[in-house]
Amino acid sequence: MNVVADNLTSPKYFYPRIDYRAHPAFRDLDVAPYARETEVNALISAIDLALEKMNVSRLGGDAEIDRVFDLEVAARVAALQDFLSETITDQRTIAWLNRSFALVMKDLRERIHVVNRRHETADHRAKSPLGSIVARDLERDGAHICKLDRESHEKLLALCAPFMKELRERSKSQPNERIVHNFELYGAVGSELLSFFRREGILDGLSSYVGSNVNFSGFALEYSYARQKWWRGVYSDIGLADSNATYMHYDKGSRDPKAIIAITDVTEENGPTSFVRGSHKQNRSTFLHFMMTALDYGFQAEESHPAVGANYRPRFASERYRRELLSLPTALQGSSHFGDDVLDGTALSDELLRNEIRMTKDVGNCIVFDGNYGIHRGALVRSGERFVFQVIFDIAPPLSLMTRLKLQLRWLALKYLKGQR
Ligand SMILES: O=C(O)CCC(=O)C(=O)O
Ligand SMILES: [Fe+2]
Repeated sequence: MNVVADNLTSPKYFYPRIDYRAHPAFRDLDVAPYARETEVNALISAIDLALEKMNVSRLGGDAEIDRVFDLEVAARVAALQDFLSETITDQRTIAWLNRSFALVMKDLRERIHVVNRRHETADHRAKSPLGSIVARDLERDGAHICKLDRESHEKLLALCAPFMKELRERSKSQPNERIVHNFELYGAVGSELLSFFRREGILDGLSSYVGSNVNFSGFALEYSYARQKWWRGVYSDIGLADSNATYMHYDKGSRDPKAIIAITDVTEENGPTSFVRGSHKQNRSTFLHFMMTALDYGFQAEESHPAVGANYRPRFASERYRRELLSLPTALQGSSHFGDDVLDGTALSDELLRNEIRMTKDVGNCIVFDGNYGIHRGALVRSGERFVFQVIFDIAPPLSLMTRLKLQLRWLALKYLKGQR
């Protein structure tokens, strides 16, 4: 290995780094390592450097951002893609990489647009005391936990009763699926949630955290129960038990903070949502962070070799695809949903588990978090069942003063009409 070049480029990696060549499901597979690691690491460092440069520069408008992105970032990503196409011979792997590069290019471009919006507003402070607490927790921990008040909780339970019944029923015929009901944003359930977010300073806190206007943009009710198999047994073929970090992951995207609200009691037994405190601030390669998700979504199982079992990660559950992973440059060996691959008793496992905040009912029942950059998990029910709302927020450009005034007036008028004043 060229030590000088390595030191010069000092690449950043995906966080967390997992040594797949040492993992029991991979270590005996005898796949020849990719030979041009140093060059690949240098190409990745160049992409990260270009991204960092774009992060701090203030660019005027979307067209300008796109132009600089094409010139500085897209060209370097394309250089890496070309280099891999020239140095990897397996055509299936190349096709997979090409799909993944198309995805990562889109995500990186979107991220740069989001980051640049932060520069459009000078003052990112929250506007209310509660909002400041939400923002402080998000900045410090990556997550904020609070409690749904009793009155809203009871209202929501009453409104959801028919859907809960329907989801329990549906689970019987779809044992391998996640069981979800999508709601209209503007119905009675959505209004109740929106009022709760407003009262708790959640939209205000999120806006301050992301540095842009944040909207409540969608939600669903999810039913989880003990017999579900989607998260179990990814390495059962080699007799390896599920890891203590099972299902720890990042969500896809760069601009969708999330909330999970439990409407039934959650204990250690029925799948508390959890968040690894501070993981959103871990130093990492931005390119690889997005590339891991792209590799997950760009992956396609062969028709002649479909997924084995019910586990949701066919790419890891099958020996055939484990070989494909090992044939990649080390920097690309990973997944946004990596928790199952963290071996128990390792320093990494201890670190993740030590920092994990688990939202059982004594801690709270609403968690707002940065799932794109922070590690989290939930819904792993060992006994009993759990109903939660999965809520997504959306980052919008800052509103003009005029639009803010109009919205405020409309909100007041609506309140007045409903006789809630
Ligand atoms: O259901 C939970 O508690 C978390 C689920 C989650 O993180 C996800 O679906 O992405
Ligand atoms: Fe998630």
